[in-house]
Amino acid sequence: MRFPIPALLRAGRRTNLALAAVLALALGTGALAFAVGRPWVRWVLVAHGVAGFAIVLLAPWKRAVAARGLARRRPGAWASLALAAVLALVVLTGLAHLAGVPRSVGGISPMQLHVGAALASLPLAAWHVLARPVRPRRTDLSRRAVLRAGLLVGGAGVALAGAEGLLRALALRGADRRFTGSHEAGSFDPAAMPVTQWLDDPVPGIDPGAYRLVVRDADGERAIGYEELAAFEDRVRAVLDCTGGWYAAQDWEGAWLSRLVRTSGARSLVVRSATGYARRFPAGDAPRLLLAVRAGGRPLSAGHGAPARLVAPGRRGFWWVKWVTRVEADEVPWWWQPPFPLT
Ligand code: HEM
Ligand code: HEM
Ligand SMILES: Nc1nc2c(c(=O)[nH]1)N[C@H]1C(S)=C(S)[C@@H](COP(=O)(O)O)O[C@H]1N2
Ligand SMILES: [Mo]
Repeated sequence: MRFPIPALLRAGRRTNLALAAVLALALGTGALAFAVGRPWVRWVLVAHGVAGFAIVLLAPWKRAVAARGLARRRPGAWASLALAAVLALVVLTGLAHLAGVPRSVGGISPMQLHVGAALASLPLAAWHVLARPVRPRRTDLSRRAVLRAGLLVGGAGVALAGAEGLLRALALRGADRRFTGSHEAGSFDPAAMPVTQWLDDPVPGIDPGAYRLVVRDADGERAIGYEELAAFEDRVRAVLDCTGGWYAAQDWEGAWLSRLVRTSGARSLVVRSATGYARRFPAGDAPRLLLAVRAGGRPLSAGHGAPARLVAPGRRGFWWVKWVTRVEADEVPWWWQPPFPLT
């Protein structure tokens, strides 16, 4: 027996097309939010949340499409089911991050799991779309289709707003996230702030007595010892916002890079760690990049980058190079580097 489902709501190729659109939107906005530390990412994350909830709202329709597909017993159906499982994990960890509970699963934050699962979904999603192609048609832009898309986006927006309202009503930790979605952890108390590495850097123990900062610019190369560096008293209050999903404000103290390195004629500045980890900045940023030796009035701990670490206000945590041993001004443009560190 067939139920008389209104054509407006029937599952089919447009379900798949809608999924393709919101999936691409979720991945694109997620990656952008990960890279950027400026207040406008708030709106990127609203779009991200809408895309995420739209995927959830489409699930009942997709279930009907998938049931038909599974009945055809085509090879590779297991990969489609794996995609469903991985995306379920992506959504669950996104919601766990939103709520701020749990804080970690086996030492890994929900946000790290979220991004890891999203990366794992990429090859599966690419394969799925190539192996089960859907051709858009001109009529896919019909008035009815636009109305349906509007219902989907509106519904997802309501769901997102509902989730945010629930966080507030239950006074969950997630209620006061930063515009990046990060949760507060250890502000004005460096010892309580998490120690995080991007991928696999070990914490080196560097003896301040043996420490040398090597600076290279148009004037040549010179070494600065710890005592000389520690004598600077430039200060900035800045928020370290890790893509792992936490942030902390601290009062940092040290030397503006513009006082240590001459950038005239240079296009960019490479800040390098004893571990080999490095980021490249526009040369013009030098007056706003602090090479910090103290946080909260005390020398940095080994975990937080002793003897000296970069403070890059307005940039996500992965720019805040720890255990800095070299600063070099050169001709390479700042964007000539991978968008995210590779080690
Ligand atoms: C298929 C891909 C993805 C789906 C379905 C998805 C889904 C979600 C959902 C449902 C949420 C919670 C709602 C919200 O906070 O707005 C969320 C949050 C978040 N996701 Fe994703 N996500 C995906 C990929 C990514 C990727 C690739 C990244 C980063 C590289 C990312 C970063 C984030 C961030 C930073 C938040 C927190 C936003 C906030 O707290 O307001 N997501 N995601
Ligand atoms: C949320 C993401 C998605 C999940 C979890 C998912 C999952 C599935 C599953 C489990 C099946 C049945 C098994 C199979 O045929 O391999 C299926 C079938 C199919 N999917 Fe997806 N899919 C997703 C997104 C998409 C997208 C974006 C497209 C196209 C743009 C698409 C197109 C198709 C097609 C054409 C079929 C075959 C339907 C049939 O034979 O009647 N899917 N999908
Ligand atoms: N050398 C080096 N510096 C690094 C990293 C790293 O892995 N290696 N991780 C970065 C990341 S991702 C963040 S969030 C901050 C964390 O600083 P914290 O450990 O002092 O909290 O350091 C940054 N600096
Ligand atoms: Mo980070």
